[in-house]
Amino acid sequence: MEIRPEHHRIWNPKYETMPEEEMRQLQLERLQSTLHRVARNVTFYRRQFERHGVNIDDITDLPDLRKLPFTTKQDLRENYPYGMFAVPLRDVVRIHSSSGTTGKPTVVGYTRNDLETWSDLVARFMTAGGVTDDDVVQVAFGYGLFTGAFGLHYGAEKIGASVIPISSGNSKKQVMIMQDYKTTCLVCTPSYALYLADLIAEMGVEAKSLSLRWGLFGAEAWSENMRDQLENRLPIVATDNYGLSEVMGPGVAGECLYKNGMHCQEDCFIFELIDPETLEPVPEGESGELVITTIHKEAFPLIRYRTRDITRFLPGKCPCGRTGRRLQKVMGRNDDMLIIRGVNLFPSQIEEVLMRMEGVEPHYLIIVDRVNNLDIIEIRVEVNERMMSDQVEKLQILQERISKEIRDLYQVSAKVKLVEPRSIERFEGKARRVIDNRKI
Ligand code: DLL
Repeated sequence: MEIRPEHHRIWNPKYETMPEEEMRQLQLERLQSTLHRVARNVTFYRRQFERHGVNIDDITDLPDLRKLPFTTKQDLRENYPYGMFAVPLRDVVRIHSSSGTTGKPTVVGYTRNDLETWSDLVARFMTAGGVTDDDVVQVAFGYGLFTGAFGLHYGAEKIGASVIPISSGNSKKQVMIMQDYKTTCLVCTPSYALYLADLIAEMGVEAKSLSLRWGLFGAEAWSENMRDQLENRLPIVATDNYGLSEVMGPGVAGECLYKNGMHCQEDCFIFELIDPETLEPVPEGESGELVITTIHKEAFPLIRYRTRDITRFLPGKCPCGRTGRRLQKVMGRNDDMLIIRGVNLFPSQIEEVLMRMEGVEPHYLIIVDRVNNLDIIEIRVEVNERMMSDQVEKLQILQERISKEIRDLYQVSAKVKLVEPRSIERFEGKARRVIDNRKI
C-alpha cells in the first residue's frame, strides 16, 4: 500500500498540533481543576492528599505533580466497584472493566462528555493511521466489558467510516466478510491479525484481492518484526495504538503513518516516566514505567496512575506536524500480568481457581506459547498422592473443571495438565510461575 501525501490527515489540529507552551498551560489548568474535583468528590483522594500532607493549592506548576501520591491497581481494587467515581452514578452512561489481580475486575465509568472525548481521541489515532469516512472498518476486538471494541467502534463512527461490529473469533466468517463487505481497515490485536493472515492463505484467498488498506492494532505488545510480517502478508499499513481501560481505553497514544512512535494525547493526559524502584522520574530519553494522570475525565479521573508499562519518549519531531510527545512501542511490563489474546490475566487469578479445587497442590506452572500466531496457554498443576492414585476418570473430571472455571471467569481457554506430586520445580526465592515462550 503506497502512502500518498493526502493520507496524512489530522483529526483535531487544535489539540494535536498545539504549540508546546500553550499545551503545558492547558495541562496545568486542567490538572488544577481535576485536583479540586477529586478532592471534593472522591474520598480516596481526599484521604490520600491528607495522608501525604499535600495541599492541592500548592500545585502551581506542572513539576509540582511529583508532590502527589501515586494511584495503583490495588487502590482501584480496594475501592471496588464505584468508590473512585467522581460523579454520581446517575451521570454515568457507560461502564467498562478490566481484569484485576484477584479476579475482581476494575470498574471504570464514563459520563456523556467522557464518551464524547473518548471517541474524539480514538478518531485522532484512527485518522493518523489512515482511516477516513470512505473506509469500511471491521472491528474484530471482543465486544463487551473490554474497552477495545466499543472504543474503536465509536471513534470510527465519529470519523464517518462504515463500521462492521463483527467482534472477535469466528475467523472464517471474518475472512468471508472481509471479502464480501470489502473491508478496508482491520481493527484487532496484532496476534489475531497474524492469525487471520494465516487463515486467509490457508483458505486459498489471494490477500491482494482483498480491499484492505489499513490495520490498526493494539491492546498487547508487538514487535517491528510482526509489523513487517503483517504488512507483507496483508495489503495494509499497520499502526500501533496504546491505551488501558483504567485511564480510558484505546486512544491514549497512537502512531501516525510515519510509524515514528505513538503520539501522546497530551490535552487529556499527563505522561510521566518513573524508575519503578526509586519512584523518581527517569532522566530524559531513558525508559521507565509510564505514569498517567487524566486531566479531562469526569466520571473516573486518575491521579498519577502507575500503568506498569515500560516505554520511553522518543526525541525529535515527527514530519506529520503533531506536536505531542511520542512514546516508543510498549514492549514489557514490570509486573506479572500476562496478556493472552488481548485478555489480561494475572497468575494469581489462575492460582485462585486452582486453590478452590480438592486434591490440588499449590504448585503450578503456566506455559504460554504462540502457535500459528495464537496465544496458547497450558497450566501444569500438581495433584496430591491420593488424587494421583484415584481413577483416571476422576482426574479427567478435575482437569475439565479447572479448564471450564478459567474459561467462564476469564474468557481464556487453557489446556490443563495434572502432574505427579513434587514434579514441579521448587524455588527458594520468588517462584517462577510463568514460562512465556512467545517470541514477538
Ligand atoms: O487493552 C485498551 C486497548 C484496547 C488499547 C484496544 C488499544 C487497543 P486493557 O485491557 O486495560 O486495555 O489492557 C491494558 O494492555 O497496560 C498494556 O500492558 C497493554 N497494551 C495496550 N495497548 C498496547 C500496545 C486495553 N499498543 C494493557 N502495545 C496496558 C503494548 C499494550 N501493550
